[in-house]
Formats: sequence, C-alpha cells, structure tokens
Amino acid sequence: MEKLKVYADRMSQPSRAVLIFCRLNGIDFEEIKIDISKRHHLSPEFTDVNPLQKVPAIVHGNFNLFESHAILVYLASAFPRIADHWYPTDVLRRAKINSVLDWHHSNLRYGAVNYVTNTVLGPALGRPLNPKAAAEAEKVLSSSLSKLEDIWLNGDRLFLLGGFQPSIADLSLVCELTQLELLDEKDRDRILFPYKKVLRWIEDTRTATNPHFEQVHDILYRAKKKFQQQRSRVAKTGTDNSSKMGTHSKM
Ligand SMILES: N[C@@H](CCC(=O)N[C@@H](CS)C(=O)NCC(=O)O)C(=O)O
Repeated sequence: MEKLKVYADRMSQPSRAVLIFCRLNGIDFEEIKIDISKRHHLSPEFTDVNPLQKVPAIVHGNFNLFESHAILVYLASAFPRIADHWYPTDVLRRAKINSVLDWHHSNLRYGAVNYVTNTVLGPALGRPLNPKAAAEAEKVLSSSLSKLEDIWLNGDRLFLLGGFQPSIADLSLVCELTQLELLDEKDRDRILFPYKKVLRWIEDTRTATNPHFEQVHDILYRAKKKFQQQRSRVAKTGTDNSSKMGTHSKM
C-alpha cells in the first residue's frame, strides 16, 4: 500500500491531533501542508481529497477520508502495533470514547473556536472582532469545561474516562484547548483557572505525548508571540494593525 498522506495545516487543532497521533505511533506518513490562509484548501486538487474543503484529510492507497475523529479511529484500527489505550478494543470503552468525541464538536470545539475567532483571530481572517459573539461563545466554552471537569475527569486518574494512558479523545480535546494560548493571558486565566483538573489534564496529555506535542504546536506558539507583541504595541501606541498580521490560518 502507498504511504499514508496527511493533508494538514498545523494552525488547525484537528490537524495537529492527527499529526501528533501519526508521529507518536511511528506511522510512516507524508505531511502535505494545506495553508488555509493561502486558501490551499479551496484548490481543485484538495477538493478531490475532501469535498468539504477542510483539514485534516488523509489518502491511504485508494482510500480518502476526512473528519479528524473518523481519521483517528481509522488510523488506530488500520495500522498495526498501535497501543490499545488510544482506541481500546474493549467495545464499552470504545463506545465511551466515541461519546466524548461526538460531544466535542458542538460543545468544547464550538465554544473555543468561536471565542478565539471573535477575540483574537478575526481580523487576521478578514473578519471584525465581535464581543457579543465572544460572550456567547465563552458561555458555551465555560459550560463545556465544567462538564469535562465534573463528568469525564471525575476521578483520580490522569486521563478522560478514568484512563491511565491517553486515548484519541484526550489528544483531540487537548489540541482544541491549546488554541487558547493565543488569548490575552488575563482572558485565558479567567476561562481556564476555575478548572484545576482540566489544567492538570492538559499538562498530563502534553507530557504523555511529547516531544511530538510541542514540535507540532511550534507554529501556534510563534503565533502566540506575534499576538502578544501586537497587544503591547496597541497598548503603547493605541494603533491596531492586527488585520495585517497575516496569521497563518483559520483554526
Ligand atoms: N469536524 C472537522 C473540522 C474540520 C475543520 O473545521 N477544519 C478547519 C480548520 S480547524 C478548516 O479546514 N477550515 C477551513 C474553512 O472552514 O474554510 C474535523 O474534526 O476534522
């Protein structure tokens, strides 16, 4: 079978989850960069791979697949020697992981993406910041964090659903939350600090998946620095040129 191709933009949270998973598990793959800020995802070549024009997507031989959770499930099931904890063969544990993954899209991801877009990223994407939409998104985000803390991290184990080791759900959800690094520190602290278990779990997942986690997130940390510099410039001069920042892409 031909080498796996992963179409990804490292500024995209679900892309990062797929890339980290492949690297951690020694999957032989080729990373094909789809830069959303340069509209590569709208090209006819990529549309053949993913008609939804979103990253990540994969091609494995004649088979193409999009939607990061479906991709993670496929990789964990199709490749040999993937440790069982990522997507356990036990049907009941698997079902519980699927339930967290399904919940994620319209709750944690919805809140995080909309909050970050409406407070930080918007101008770089050609959209105005929208404080009203940000306030709505913060409600969804905080409610999701509270559910994570009370339902899935409710125990003394390190990972979701009482896991001793991370699953694809830990990887997906933590990669989503790392985009909060782009926020002004006081906003990030206000949102995350009430959730001590969530904070510990982010660190534990990071540690369990390093050095790949940090390497794949490098682009995000560089964007974070740019936003910090821009905020200090605005504080000093009162001028905002955020629309010219050219931040790499939509998250
Ligand atoms: N549910 C999808 C979400 C994919 C998605 O929204 N990707 C974003 C980047 S994080 C994208 O490609 N956006 C391009 C656009 O919407 O134009 C998944 O988990 O793969």
